Amino acid sequence: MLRFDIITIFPEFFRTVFDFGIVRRARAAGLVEIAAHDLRAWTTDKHKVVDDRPFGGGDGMVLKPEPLCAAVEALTGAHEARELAGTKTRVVLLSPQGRVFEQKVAAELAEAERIVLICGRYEGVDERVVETCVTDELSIGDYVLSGGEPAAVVVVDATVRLLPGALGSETSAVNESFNAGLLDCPHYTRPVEYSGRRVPEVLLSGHHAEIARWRRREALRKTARNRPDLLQQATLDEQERTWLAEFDKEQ
Ligand code: 9D3
Repeated sequence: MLRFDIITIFPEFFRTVFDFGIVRRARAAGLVEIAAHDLRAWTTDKHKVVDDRPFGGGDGMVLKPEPLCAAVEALTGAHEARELAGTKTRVVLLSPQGRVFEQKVAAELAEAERIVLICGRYEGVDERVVETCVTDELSIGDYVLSGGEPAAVVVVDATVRLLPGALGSETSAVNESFNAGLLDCPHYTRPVEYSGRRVPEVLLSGHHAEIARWRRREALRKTARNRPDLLQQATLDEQERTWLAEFDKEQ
């Protein structure tokens, strides 16, 4: 059982987002538990203040360290990240300054028993939080969000689907990484003709080897067009390199 605790100033943001699809099923099956906590619960002043102005000046506000670290301590039993070394507890700060969250990181997180997700807001989080109570600082990519909450949803979703038993028998995490390093091929369903466009004949032919070959070629075409960066890492055979050269000529 993996447990996520999300620390946020907007706990309502998470009220229904985990009630659908694979995440809902994984929760129902007891594979994962997900709770969102209001950061203001760990303030000690009358006005429940969680932020303050940045030292050195500048726009915006910064999340204060005391409520955040008190929340982490309450949820993990540890005050300092170094106490968590060698345990299956991770304390993740979602921030634009983090290392990029990708499938490999999701696989690492899926090995944990407890994950605390801290959602940043405003201009950022006091750096002493990062230094003392955070084990991992993660970003979900190079674009500007209004806060860490959407990123927390992404991290939970990508991690939960890797838990053993989370995917039905029709899909598997092994299946998903089979095409390792390339984008998926195009998919078609009925009708055979839509808007004057027919489904590629090979897919109707029943020739499984031909179909597999077509899918590999079209996955390669998609990747070359939309994610040429992925081709640097991919190991391609002679046929696949020939196809790539042909795509260039066809453009
Ligand atoms: C002007 C400098 N900005 C930092 C790049 C300010 C700023 C932008 C956005 C400060 C905080 C935020 C809120 N974003 C997140 O908390 C966040 C985020 C993101 O914006 N992009 C990708 N991943 C993430 S994870 C958390």
